[in-house]
Amino acid sequence: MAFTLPPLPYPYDALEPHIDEATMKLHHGKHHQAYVDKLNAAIAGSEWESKSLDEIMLSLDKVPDKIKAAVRNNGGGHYNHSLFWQWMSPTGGGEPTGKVAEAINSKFGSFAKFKEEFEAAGMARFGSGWVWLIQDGSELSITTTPYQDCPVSEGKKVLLGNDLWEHAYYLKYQNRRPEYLAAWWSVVNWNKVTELFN
Ligand code: MN3
Repeated sequence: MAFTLPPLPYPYDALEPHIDEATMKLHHGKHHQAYVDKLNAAIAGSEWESKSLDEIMLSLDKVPDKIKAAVRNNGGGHYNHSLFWQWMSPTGGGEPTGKVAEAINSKFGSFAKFKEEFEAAGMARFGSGWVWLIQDGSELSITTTPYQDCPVSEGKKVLLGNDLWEHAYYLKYQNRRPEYLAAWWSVVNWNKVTELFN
């Protein structure tokens, strides 16, 4: 079964003005579609064709060398973006509540401190990659990865991630990554984070 592009769970202009329609069209319709297509091309005719995306992400070290880089980059791209669309919502923003709020406050001191550390980590990642909030047992932490790598491949659970590639923000924010990182909180879907947290 070939992988397919999941539909965006809201219209392309739904995250305006924070994330613009043109960026969303290219990001979902072109960039994510390309990861799906290149992943399918890489695994075509191999035993990896019958595996789930989760299985692939957890066994990248077992992928044969000749397709390893393509599977890692494009499998990761498909995995990360499939979650990324769900981590944003036109009704997002605000602050987490309940168990997620408690875990954030207990680890980072406050929601404001958490946002500050998450944005700083996002700024410190040079070039393309992702910044993550991960859950390791009962402990939360912030980490970043290069390219399309994802902490799930190291057995970590991701609760939230933001895309640091320029394609995620360049049309609206140009080189101003800090503005994008700050604006992104206005669309974060804390319901999805709560669903992933346990
Ligand atoms: Mn992207």
